Amino acid sequence: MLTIMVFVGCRKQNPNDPLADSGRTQRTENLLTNLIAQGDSGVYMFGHHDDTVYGIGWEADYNNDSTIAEKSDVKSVCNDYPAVLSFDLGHIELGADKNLDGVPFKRIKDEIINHFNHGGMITLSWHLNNPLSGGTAWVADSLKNIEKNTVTSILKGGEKHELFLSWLDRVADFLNSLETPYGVRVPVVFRPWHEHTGSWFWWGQDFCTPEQYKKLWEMTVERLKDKDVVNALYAYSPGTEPNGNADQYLERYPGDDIIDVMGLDCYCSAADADTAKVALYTHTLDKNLAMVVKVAKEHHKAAALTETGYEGIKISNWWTEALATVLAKHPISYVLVWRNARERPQHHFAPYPGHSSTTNFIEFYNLEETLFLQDVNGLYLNHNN
Ligand code: BMA
Repeated sequence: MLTIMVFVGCRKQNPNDPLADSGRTQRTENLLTNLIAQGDSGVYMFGHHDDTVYGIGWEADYNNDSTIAEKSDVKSVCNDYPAVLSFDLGHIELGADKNLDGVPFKRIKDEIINHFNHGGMITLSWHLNNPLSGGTAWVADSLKNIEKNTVTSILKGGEKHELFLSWLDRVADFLNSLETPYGVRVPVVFRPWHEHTGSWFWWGQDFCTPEQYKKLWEMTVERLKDKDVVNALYAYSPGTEPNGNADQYLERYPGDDIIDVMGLDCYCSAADADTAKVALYTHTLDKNLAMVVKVAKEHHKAAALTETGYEGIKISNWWTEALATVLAKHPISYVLVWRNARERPQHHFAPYPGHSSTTNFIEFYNLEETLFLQDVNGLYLNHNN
């Protein structure tokens, strides 16, 4: 008798962490289902990048595990943590111990597992270096010719293809290391290749064709799957360049089989308390989010404001009057504001004790539609069972 043995992946089934038919863990699929449902319900989670590792005037002691989630600028203001924590994987590709903003990957991993254990959601961005020039993710004028060839160089047949696969393998190793003591892989929303409709990153609009950009995504997701990553949802997050136009938004969309979350990165660019610029922001956000929410619905995906913020938050009622007013019109699953840089204090997007927007942020916190850590529960449960 001929016995044919088929091995699907190499991960052993774990009764604490069953796999769904998709090959991802059931918890990961539940997270996606619940993100989609959350959008429909008119509530949204609040998120903050690097929230628990540093803030204005402080930095966690990375050598001391008892300081995990000990401090958070958001918590210091409203006595609750963000429901969503975001971290960046930049420099993991180099095999570095710390990410591009100086936070050890070991600490990022511990913060992620801790946040998951408290019921919160995690999203990861990746400001990775340029594999061809050796420069950063950001395009340097002097390197513009090299930037143009970078995506081609890492696709199949390119001179940096093998190198780039080894970079993806380091990402896979990190995602696979996000496991609780019970062997449960922590579901994350992975958001590489963001803001590609602009041309400030080497994977941006001017530096590759739509086909190449889509291939970049295909290669990324295929490799991570091949490396047994079963806990990642994938977010697509263009900037505001499509200007509310769905065709433009979808021009480089890698496909429904690859993407789970359809996002938008949209910033308020006012350098000071400029009400006209804030009005321009709300107008741009409104127009783009209306389109993103519609497209996400048509594609049966979750919608999210994957990055936003007003650097310095110079208008004290910005949270309720600008941000929440627009979000009330467009059902999304979560909104994420960028980091409070301890090394560059003016570069902050969430309030901290003493900031002029704290009172308004507490009003924002108290809105029925905003969800913080104490409000989220069951993100990983299948509510139909
Ligand atoms: C940018 C800035 C940079 C940072 C990068 C990755 O928006 O905050 O200082 O290095 O994000 O976190």
